[in-house]
Formats: sequence, structure tokens, C-alpha cells
Amino acid sequence: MSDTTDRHGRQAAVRSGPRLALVLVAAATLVAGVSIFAFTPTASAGTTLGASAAEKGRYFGTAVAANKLSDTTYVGILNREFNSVTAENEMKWDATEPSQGNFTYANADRIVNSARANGQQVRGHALAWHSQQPGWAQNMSGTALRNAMLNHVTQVATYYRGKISAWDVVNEAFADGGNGARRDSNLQRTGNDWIEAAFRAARAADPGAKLCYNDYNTDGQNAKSNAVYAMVQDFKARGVPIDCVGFQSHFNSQSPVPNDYQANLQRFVNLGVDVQITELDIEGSGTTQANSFGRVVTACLAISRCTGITVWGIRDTDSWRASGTPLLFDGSGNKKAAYTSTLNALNAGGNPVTTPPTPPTTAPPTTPPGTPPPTTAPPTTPPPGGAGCSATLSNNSWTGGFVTTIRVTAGSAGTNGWTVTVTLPAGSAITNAWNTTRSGNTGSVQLTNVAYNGRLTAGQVTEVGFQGTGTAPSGTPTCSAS
Ligand code: G2I
Repeated sequence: MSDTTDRHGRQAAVRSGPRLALVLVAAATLVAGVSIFAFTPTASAGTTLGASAAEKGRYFGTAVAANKLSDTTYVGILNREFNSVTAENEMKWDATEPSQGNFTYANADRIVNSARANGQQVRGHALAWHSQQPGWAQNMSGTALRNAMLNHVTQVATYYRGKISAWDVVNEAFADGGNGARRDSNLQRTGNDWIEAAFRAARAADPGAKLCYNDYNTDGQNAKSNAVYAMVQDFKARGVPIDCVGFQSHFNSQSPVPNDYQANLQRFVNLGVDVQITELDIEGSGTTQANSFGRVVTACLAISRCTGITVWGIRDTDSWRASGTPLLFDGSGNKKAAYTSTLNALNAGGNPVTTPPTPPTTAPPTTPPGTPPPTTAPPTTPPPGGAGCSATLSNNSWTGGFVTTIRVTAGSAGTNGWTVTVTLPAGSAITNAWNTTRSGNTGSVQLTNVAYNGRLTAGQVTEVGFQGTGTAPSGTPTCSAS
């Protein structure tokens, strides 16, 4: 993530010089009452959306459709203006697991590979959602559906591990209307804890990705956003892994930008999560539309943990509601007034991002570069595990299920390979595992290294994990090295 930010930030600084004065004047004119002297002394004005956002430590992204990556106008704007992308449909359940257990990533990979080649980060959208489920999942219920959903979350997040800045782990799980209830769906009918189970599975699969809850009609304070707020508050209190809340921000004349938009974002930040604008589009045209985009961007930039903005498409004709002309570029790819107000608001705003680092990853400790190999005799106290290896386990549990992380530590001789034995309580079963090959799924289960994590140097640590139904294992697993 920071690579992207740095890269675009530096590009911005280089590119912006000759046009700086012009853009500053434009910004000052648009944002009445905001003095240009409010800029920090080193700030320069970005000339693209991504570069300008990067100067404030943020990203500016767009939804991308894989079948448009051969459209040169589309790709030209994409790679000039944006430093984050979201797959519009290609990472959804129906696209990635069309039949149960068969995962297809070709279209999503086209988007991810394009993004990586162009220094753009990728938001993952969406792991668990009532809509755009494959037919086989639509017809499932109960434990079978719960396990299928958790397996889906685990498989997709594992496949893209290390490539996703933030996942929409759960999308649109609350009902519209006045009572703040959960949306009825096959997933909801598997039990109210399906959302936290999905978040736990996502964290175990990709510990480096920020994990977001994402929804619409939550952009101001109302019964629905109050219900999401209460869920996030509860998750934070109970240690359920959640890092961010996405506000889709689909606006039109019936559903305009709420007056308390910024206040609503801020109250979520006050719970200890980042906020992101995830699917911004605003139907309309001309100055009215431009002002609305400016308000949204200004609100985000005023909030130190509003980490980025994604618009839901590039040209009006790319939009899921094209007739509302809700985007920043017209059908020919020309910049609209809404583009100019968005860029000006990015250049004029606000507070730099201050957000805690992403959750710790499980990379093994590395020896600092240049450290000479030890010349003294081997230590008399061998590392944990002696010449073999040792293992510990930790659990994230919920009613009826768990995710277990196993830490394997090599002993003083290092390992060429290892096997950990864990005993599951009666009635418990492993549904899937990662970074390991397992024998069996109940009772005494052996977990063996895979190709890339068998060779460990003395004291080196690697982590593997599994997910299961029933009660989590406890105690200390045994470890044998080869
Ligand atoms: O509906 C707007 C967005 C609301 N929030 C979640 C987003 O995931 C959602 O995106 C839209 C896509 O922009 C549309 O492109 O989700 C729609 C489906 O709920 C997408 O539409 C679907 C069409 O309904 C399908 O007929 C079509 O096969 O796109 C599919 C792929 O082009």
C-alpha cells in the first residue's frame, strides 16, 4: 500500500510544478472561505485524482470491469487518474465459485494484474453477500451454507493474500427502513453470528488486508447506520477483527448527500476503525452534481481516518445506472465539472491520514542485513523445541465454529520439514486448512508443511491455520521435524 502511495506521491510532486499556481487559484475560488495559506508549506497540487489523494496519504480509486480492459480510452483514464481499483463484479461469489469448490479467478486476475502492473492497490469486493450468489449457494441453507460461505471467504482471501489492501468482507447485511434489523437472507438465517464468522475467517486467511463492512443508505445517521454502528461497537468490544467501514455513497435527488455525512463518518472513526468511501456516484449534471462531489471529498479529507475514495466506474456510460450520468467523465472520456470539483477538493483538503498500521503479518523474523554469522559456539540453551521443532496454537472461536492458528518454531538444527499433531475435541471437525497439508479432519490430525514452509532455520517461525465446526482444540500440539 505504502509503495503505491509513495510512487504516486512522488510522481505528483514532479508533474505538478508548472500548473501549481493555476490549480491553487482554482481551488481557492471554489472552496469559498478556505485560504490557500491553509496548505502545508510543502504541499503541492496534484494534477490527477490519484496523485492528489496520495499527497494527502489517501487513495482515489474506481470500480473496474475486466471486459473493458481492452478499451484504450477507458484504460488510458484508469491508469492516468486512479491509484486504487475495485473489481465491479469479478470477485463476487457467483464469479469466483460458479460451482461449489471450483474457483475461477481469470477475470478477477486480469484486474489485479493490471492494477499491480500500474502501481494501483486493489480493494477486494465482496466476500459474503446475499446478492450475486451462485445458484448452488442460493439453494443452500443452515450449516451447509455456513460452511460453504466460510470456505468461500477462506479460499478467495487466501488466493489473493498479500494483494488486497482492504476486503469488503460482508456487504449489505442490514435492512432498509426504520427498524435497524438485519436483512433477511439465506446467510442471515444461518445465525446472527455469520458476519463475525466471516470476518474471523478473512483475518485468518489474509492477516495483512484491512477488513471492512460495506453498505449503502448508511451515509448519514439513520436507523440503518445506527445498527451498523452498534455492530462495529460490539465487534470492537469483543475483539472480532474489523478494521474499516465502507460507505457506498450512491446518491441522487431522492437520496442526496446527507448534511451529517462528515459527522456520521466521524462517529465510526471514533469507534476505532478506518472509513472509506467505496462506491461513490451521484446522479445529475453541471454545478449541482459538481458541488455534491466536492462535498463528499471535502468531508472525507477532513477526517484523518477516511483513508480513500472509490468512484463506481469511470465514464457515465460505464455506470450501473448510466442514464443518471453519475460519474466524473462523460461517455467520450472527457472530464466533467464533477471531475474538476473533485480534484479541487482533493487539492484543497484537509487532514493527512493518521491510521494505525495494518494488523501484524505472520512473516518470520528476518536477520538484519549485514549481520555476520555467529562465530561463537552454539548456545547451550537451545531454542524452543531443541533440535526438532515446537508448536503452539491460538483460537478465534464463536458458537459452533473456530479458526485455529498454529505457530511452528524450528529448533536449533532447523528443519527440512515438519509435522504437527493436534487433537480435536469429540464432535469437532476441520472444514479447511491453509499453508499445510492435513491428514484427516477429526480426532488426532496431522498437519505437515507444504513446499514453501518446510525449510526453517533455527528459531524461525511459520504459521499455518485451519477452520472448523464445533469446539476449538486446546493445549500444546506436538511437533516433529525432519
Ligand atoms: O448496484 C450497485 C452496487 C451496489 N453495491 C454493491 C455493488 O456490488 C453493486 O454493483 C453492481 C454492479 O455495478 C453491477 O454491474 O452490482 C450489480 C449487481 O447487483 C451489477 O449488475 C450486474 C447485472 O445485474 C447483471 O445482469 C450482470 O450480469 O452486473 C452483471 C455483470 O455485468
